Amino acid sequence: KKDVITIGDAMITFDPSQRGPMRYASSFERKAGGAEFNFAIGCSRLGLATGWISRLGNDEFGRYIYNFARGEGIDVQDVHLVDGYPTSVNFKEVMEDGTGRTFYYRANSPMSTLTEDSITEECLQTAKVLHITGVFTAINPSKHVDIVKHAIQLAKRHGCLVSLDPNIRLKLWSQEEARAVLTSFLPDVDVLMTGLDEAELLFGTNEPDEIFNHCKQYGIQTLALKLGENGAVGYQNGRKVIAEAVPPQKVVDTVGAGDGFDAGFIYGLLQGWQLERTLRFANTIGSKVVSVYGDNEGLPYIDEVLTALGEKQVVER
Ligand code: KDG
Repeated sequence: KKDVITIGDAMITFDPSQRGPMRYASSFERKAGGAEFNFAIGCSRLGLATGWISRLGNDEFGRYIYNFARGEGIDVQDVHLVDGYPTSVNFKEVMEDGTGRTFYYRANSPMSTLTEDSITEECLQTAKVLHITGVFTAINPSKHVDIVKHAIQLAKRHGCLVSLDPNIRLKLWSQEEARAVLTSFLPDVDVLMTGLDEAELLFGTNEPDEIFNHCKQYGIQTLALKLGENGAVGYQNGRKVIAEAVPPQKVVDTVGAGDGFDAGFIYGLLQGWQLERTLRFANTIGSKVVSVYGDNEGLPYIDEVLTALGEKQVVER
């Protein structure tokens, strides 16, 4: 039985040892990243039974990521290492303030070998939430749109909630294509978790109430707007809640914060918490992710979040 299941690429992420323009970065640390992969790690660390559907290259990098996922307790039954497609790679540029850029080497991602048949009834029939992001679709829209729609159909058949994070990567597809494809998913989405700029791209407005009005037209009942250092706004069961950010000790690397927020938000939903608590919990995770270098190293375990929320005591020695 699974609480959540997600579909997506993972990459070897090379984090520079020095900050500043990447053209001067001469040494890198080998790590791993990928939006859906980070989400899966985040969920698993919180204690959710988490499944991940993916394809990796049948190579050393693929083996590393596979073992990493297993070590995190993620169900890798639907992760396969495939021949002929090298594991995807990305290099990060990280500036002094923790912001930066990503350079992808993933045009021929092993995810391209996934087919509709790879998403079986069995994958979804016991899951409570199917989490989709725009990254998987953007890698190969002509094939992946149908795969996502097929997965969503199976999810609906089994009463599994569908959550979507647009995670729009304009290095992978155009604004027009992203808008057309992602809005075509919306009628089947139950939970939308998005940044304001992405919402603006989808709906033509960055005003929270107007965004939620658009969501309601698609039948989306639950919305989380991620505002980064300004916290988050949530809508659920006819209520709107504004949640302040949880300030991190220091912003070291902002990549992955949104994925951590998503994991926390879904966790709160599955616990049946009030929206206030769910947003505060999710914001706490985002804040922990930005204070650690790497895309997923900062994702906290449940006890660490409860400690940060003042609900559990830390014993240091
Ligand atoms: O959301 C974080 C991810 O974006 C990062 O880990 C890797 O750029 C990446 C991607 O497209 O998945």
